[in-house]
Formats: sequence, structure tokens, C-alpha cells
Amino acid sequence: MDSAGTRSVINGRKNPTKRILIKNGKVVNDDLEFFADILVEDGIISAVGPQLELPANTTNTEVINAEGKLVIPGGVDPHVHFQLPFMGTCSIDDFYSGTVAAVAGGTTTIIDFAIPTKGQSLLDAYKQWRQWADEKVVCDYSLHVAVTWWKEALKDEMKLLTEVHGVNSFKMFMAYKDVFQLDDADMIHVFDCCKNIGAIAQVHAENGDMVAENVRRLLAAGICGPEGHEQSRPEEVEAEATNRAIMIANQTNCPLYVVHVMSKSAAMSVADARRKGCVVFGEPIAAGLATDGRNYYHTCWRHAAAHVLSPPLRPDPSTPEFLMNLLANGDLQTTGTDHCTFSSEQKAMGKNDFSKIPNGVNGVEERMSLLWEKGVRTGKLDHCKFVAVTSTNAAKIFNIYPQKGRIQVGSDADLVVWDPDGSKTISTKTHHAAVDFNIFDGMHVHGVPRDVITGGRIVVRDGQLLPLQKGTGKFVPTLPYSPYVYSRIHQRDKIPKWVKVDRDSDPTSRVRHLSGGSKAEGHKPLLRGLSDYVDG
Ligand code: URQ
Ligand code: ZN
Ligand code: ZN
Repeated sequence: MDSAGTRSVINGRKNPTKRILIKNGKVVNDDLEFFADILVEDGIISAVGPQLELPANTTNTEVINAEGKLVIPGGVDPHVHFQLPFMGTCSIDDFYSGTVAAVAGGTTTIIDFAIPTKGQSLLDAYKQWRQWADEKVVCDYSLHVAVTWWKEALKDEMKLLTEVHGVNSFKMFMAYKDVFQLDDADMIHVFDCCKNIGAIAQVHAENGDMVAENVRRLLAAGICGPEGHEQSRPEEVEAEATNRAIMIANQTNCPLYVVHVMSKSAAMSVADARRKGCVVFGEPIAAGLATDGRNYYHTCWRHAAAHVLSPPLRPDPSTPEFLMNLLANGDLQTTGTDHCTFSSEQKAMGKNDFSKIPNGVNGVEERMSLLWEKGVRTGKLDHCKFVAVTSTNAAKIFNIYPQKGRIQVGSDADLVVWDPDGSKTISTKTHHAAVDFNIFDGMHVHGVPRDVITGGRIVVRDGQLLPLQKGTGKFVPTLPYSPYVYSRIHQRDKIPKWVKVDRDSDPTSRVRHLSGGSKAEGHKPLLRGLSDYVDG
């Protein structure tokens, strides 16, 4: 709008192939909400402002009336596993059905994991995942890379992945013994390497050795059903590993991102570490924010097995609200889903032994509505915080902000016209994932996407998913040294960590004995205040 208060007529870009004008909506970023129109041209936001108008003769423009609705940045889900080869099978949602489900729920960027088998080159795994994803995704995606084994030469691969291939985060599994698990000595090498290349260390935090022993004991005791899963890896098994990873991160001054924080005690470990100044980020997931581990005791085997993921859902029914409270107050930062789905037939691989049930649940389509229902409608999250934890914080941590996670000129046109008063009942019958079970089945949730735009393409209109072409999404490189993460790391690097004491040149000189605490004449008190150990 110009000074005279008349409508702003935008000339926009020269002959864009596709324009979308979103009018009359309320824009919500993580720091501010305001009424404004949004002009999208060729996949990029080209104008944001009040009462935008296009020249009368403008063609190839679609106008969306967002009156009474919010317009939010497309969701960023930093934790999914589409078509993951795992536990003798492969997760049933591939990069097509998985990203279709994502956009159907308002998520327009997903971050998956290239997970090499032990001994496999990290780079080869990365190339394999790129090939799987590029031909199928319908929205943009990035990749974390897992480090499931260690040798010195992997430092070069990690450096190459970060500097050339757009990977800035490396995940270590502290569980899945003999499959993905790394021991502490190797983890320290990986953390150290992450720090030296400006990457983020991620952990799946469970004590895999304790899990293995508990599985053995439970099976020996004849407990073979899904109820054995959570009993084999109770909260303290998660919390201990969380603390261990935080310690290694702090000792190596490497930023840490704890994926799928599933319990109160692990969440408090993250919160306490952050309050002590550690650079740690915690990610609860949709499942842990909306349901709990009592489901493992359901008498229907399929129902109980459907909820098997690791770390498990906790039987304490107050856990979801506890995690939501920490998300609301900033002790936890992002929300993922760990969407890793397996059909009834696949889950039945563990019908006689719970440790053989493929681990994973759904969530990529339901995450944002569940956050609205359990977070906003309970008064814990305001609109800006909802955007922060479903989109912006993950974009900032993984260094794809403000390209993703913000509505401003120059950002990608990943936008959702959000209907705060709309509602739906989650159902396996209507969800878009390929899996035949939905762990949120029957939940009535408020807050739904009415229109979804990803990369400037309308993929949902008036609540209806449009036909989507495979491969229309693109890989988004995540660059090292995210300022949101590394600015504090660099500051911490400036603080001397160790102390060296200068002593007599002749180390065999008379050893001073402990005395009654009088200070030695002329002796400088030790930097650590241990002067009373030195005699007068
Ligand atoms: O552990 C993970 O994050 C992957 C293998 C998905 N499965 C799970 O149980 N969380
Ligand atoms: Zn995991
Ligand atoms: Zn995962």
C-alpha cells in the first residue's frame, strides 16, 4: 500500500510462468503474526504486504482467498524413514507415499536418513538414498547421514558429504546392538569430526547393551509379546544414554541433536543440559506427544505391535503433556515423527518374539494437526510457537532458514492456508500413508490444512489432495556451520578449558607435604583454588 493508502499494485517478476496470490489471510511466522497478502512467482515468495493487487491484464495467476484463515510456513519434519531397509524388511511408505502423506498434513519439507550398513561407505549410502528419493518425492527433502561404524578414513567421507553433498548432520545409534550401534570410543571420534567440519551430531539415545540383555531375560521368562518391548528399554535406559551423549558433546564442544525424545527423564536431561549452557537440541515426535505406552498392553496383538518403536512410548499417561510443556517453554525445540511404517504382515515377523517386530510408527501426515490439538487448543502453544516447533526451529538448526520455515520475500513458496477451526477424525481409512494401521486412529483433531503449496505448486486445494507427480520435489542441501547452532560453539571455543601448573624445574625436589593450610610464601595459589594443598 502506498502512502495514500491505496492498494499496492505489484508489477512483480517479468513474465513468471506461474503466479499465486494469497489474499486476506493472517500470516504467522515464529516471531510475529500480521495480516498481509502474499504473492508467489515461480516458486518463490515475491511480495508480502497489505492489499496486494496485480495489474488488470495479469494472466496465469491463481488467487486464493485466505479470509479467516492463517497462512503459515510449510511444516518441516526433521525425522522420517521412507523405504528404510530395516530388521529384515523395508518400511512400507516410500518417498512417494511418504511425501504425499506429508503434504496432505501440511508438511512441505522432510529430512530423511541415509543409513549405511556396518562397513558400507557413507558416501555410497548417501548416493543410494538420493537415487531412491529424487525420482519419487513430491516435496523438498534433505538428508542426515548415519555413522554406523568407524574407521579413521570416514573423516574424509564426512568432510566430503558436508562440503560437497549438502549434509550437515550425522546420526549415531547408541542402540540396535550389532546392527547400527556405536560404542563410546567411536562416538567420540564422530563427535570430534562433526565439530571440525561444522556439522551437528545426532543420537538415538538408548543403552543398546542393556536393551540386549533385557530382551534376553524377558524372552527367557516367556514374555514374547509387544508388552516386552517397553519393559526391555525403560525410561532410565533412554535417560542414561541421553546423558552420556550430552557429556560427549560437552567434552568435544560439538552441538548435539537428540532425536525422538520419548520420556520425561530424557527430556529433563536435555532441559538441564541446556540450562547449564550446553548446545543441545531435543526433538519429541508426534507419537510421544499424542499417545503413550499403555498401548503395548492392549490385548489385540496387532494394536500393541503397531505402537512398537524405539525408544518406546512410555506407560506413564502424563508423558505426552509433560513433553508438550517442555516444547512450549523452549526446553525442547522441534517436532519430528520418525515416520517409519510397517504393515500388519511385516509387524507379524515378531509374532513370537517382540524383538523381531519391525520398529516404527506413522505420523508424517498427522503431526501438525496433533500439535494444534494438543498444543494450541490446550493453551500451551500460541500461533507463533506452533510455527516455531513445526517448521522454523528445525529449519534454523539444519541451516535451511529462511529458505524454509519463514514467510518473507525470497523464501521458498512452501505455504499452508491453515484452518484453525477445521477438524477431522484421523483414520487408517482416509490417511494417505501406505501403512494399514494408524496409531492415532479415531482421534478427533482441530486445526487442518485447507490449502498447501510446496515449491510454488498447489498440492492441496480446499482440503483436497491434488494429483501429484513423482519427482517434483527437490533435494535441499543443508550447509555446515548453522549460525543458530555454531555461534555459541565458536564462543565456547574461546574459553580456555584446561590449566597447566608450572612447578620447580627439578621434579625430584623435596615434595611439599599437606600442611595446616598456611599458604606457601610467594607461591601463587593454584588456579583451581587448591592452595591449601601446598604447605607454607
Ligand atoms: O530408530 C529409528 O529412529 C528408526 C530405525 C525408526 N524406528 C524406530 O523405532 N524409531
Ligand atoms: Zn531412532
Ligand atoms: Zn528414526
